[in-house]
Amino acid sequence: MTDSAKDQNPTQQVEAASKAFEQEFERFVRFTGDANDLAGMTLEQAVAEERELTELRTRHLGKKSALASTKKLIGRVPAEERASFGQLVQTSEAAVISSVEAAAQALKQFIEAQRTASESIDVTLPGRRPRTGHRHPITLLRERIEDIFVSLGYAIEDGREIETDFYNFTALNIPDNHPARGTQDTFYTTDGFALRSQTSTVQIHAMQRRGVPIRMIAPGRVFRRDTPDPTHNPMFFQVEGLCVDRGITMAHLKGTVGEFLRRMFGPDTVTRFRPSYFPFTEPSAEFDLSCFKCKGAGCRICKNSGWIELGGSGMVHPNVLRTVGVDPQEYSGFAFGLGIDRMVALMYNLDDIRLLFENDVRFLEQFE
Ligand code: 2NL
Repeated sequence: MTDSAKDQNPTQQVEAASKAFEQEFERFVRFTGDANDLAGMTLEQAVAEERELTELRTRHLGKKSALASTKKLIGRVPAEERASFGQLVQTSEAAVISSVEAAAQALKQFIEAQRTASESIDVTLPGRRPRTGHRHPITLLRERIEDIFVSLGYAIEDGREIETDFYNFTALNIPDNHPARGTQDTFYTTDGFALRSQTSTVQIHAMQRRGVPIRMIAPGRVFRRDTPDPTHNPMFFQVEGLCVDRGITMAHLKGTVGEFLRRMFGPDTVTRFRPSYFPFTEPSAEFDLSCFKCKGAGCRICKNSGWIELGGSGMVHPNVLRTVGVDPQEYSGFAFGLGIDRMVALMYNLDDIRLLFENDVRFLEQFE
């Protein structure tokens, strides 16, 4: 008790305690009125105010509060004043309690409402759809190629990517000393296997397994020891076709490749065959199609030639037929091969085939 409190009579002490409370409570008065007075306050601020209000309550209503000490004075007040003094203490205490309660109640409601609002979820919001994937542009084109050949009566064959020397070279009439066998041109495993450098390997297996006549295509991944640049990748996709039967001629080759390219690029597409060389075909020819963009007038895609070089082809070499036990006197066949990646790059006007293998979704999702 302060010196000045000692000098005060009991009634003055109660009044002083009430006054001290009112002064401190002043900043909480705004919470006891309209609920709008709390608007604009953050949850954190409200929690801090609530803590300070609790401290204020202890200070003014607790055992050591000035108001509590005035209760002890009741016995010392003259008997005739005791009843009215008791009443004063009681009403003063009741006023403090009701003020504190009103502010505490408002803060509590505000805090609860804030918490509910921040933790609630709006079940009426539309859901987040998972992003659906789609096939790779190379797969999309491979499937279109497959559809065309299946409709022409061709089977689709698949095989292994790691091959023996025999299937990758010997059976394809590529002798031991041929440059295509160089370690600079192909990838070899340490135990003498090679990553296939064309899917002809699949066709050799298929002829051995199924015999002739045969009509098939072999799409798949192949490997070449190339330094990557805008038009080369050490791994790429190829599709090879093979047709072996009695009396198959170069006319069947030209008719089949021409029909395939017309279905792929439109009925006006013109094909052109140029003499070439492959160890596994004799005679051999590379084939071009008239530019699908400028129709032969000359543009950037066909490098102003009007023609687009697409693949290689030829009549299956008699040595290849003999290797798989087919008599070249009785049977003949044609074969062709083309790069799927190159065809994708051409059709979508890509300036770098490596884009197809970077797996950047922003690039890939354009080809759905
Ligand atoms: C090209 C050239 C070609 C073949 C592939 C072949 C397959 C057998 C027998 C004979 Cl089993 N030939 N395939 C023939 C000529 C060319 O591919 O430029 N490919 C991307």
